[in-house]
Amino acid sequence: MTPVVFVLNGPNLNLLGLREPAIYGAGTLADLEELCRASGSRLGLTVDVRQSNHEGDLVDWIQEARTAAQGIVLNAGALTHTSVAIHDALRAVGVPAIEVHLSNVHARESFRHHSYVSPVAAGVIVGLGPDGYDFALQALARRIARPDPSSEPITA
Ligand code: CA2
Repeated sequence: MTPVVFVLNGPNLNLLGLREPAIYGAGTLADLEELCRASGSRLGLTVDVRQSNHEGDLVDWIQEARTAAQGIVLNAGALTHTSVAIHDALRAVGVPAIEVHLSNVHARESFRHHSYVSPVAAGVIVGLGPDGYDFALQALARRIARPDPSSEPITA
């Protein structure tokens, strides 16, 4: 069966293309979703792309991934910098997650420099725009095809 990867986008990413093109580019969320689906079909992945402005939706979807997906690409938006709930959900499910940000958060305000997602992510990609999602899907496709035998789900 084709492996399933959830691509989860958090608050305000539905505004892509409508404002702040200098930071986030001119592409819309629909463009980004299409890029992810095209990348998934090239890589032999079923990509399920979702966006929500609500923290609880993201927590529910991360929990859903425990039984429904083999990987997660997560751009939690501003919740990256605030959400212990998303950190705990990622720890609990043990599904490899790649954290993605369109902008280089480290070149921006200091409040964007800390991430609650990074310590529980399999990898982090920042500042590469929509390409970052493609690279994250490539990384997950490789990892799913050749899982690291020493990697255990995090339970502590
Ligand atoms: O760079 C990223 O991908 C971010 O996750 C985007 C978040 C931001 O809070 C993070 O620090 C970095 C913001 C989501 C997009 O917000 C928009 C606001 C206005 C217009 C377009 C997008």
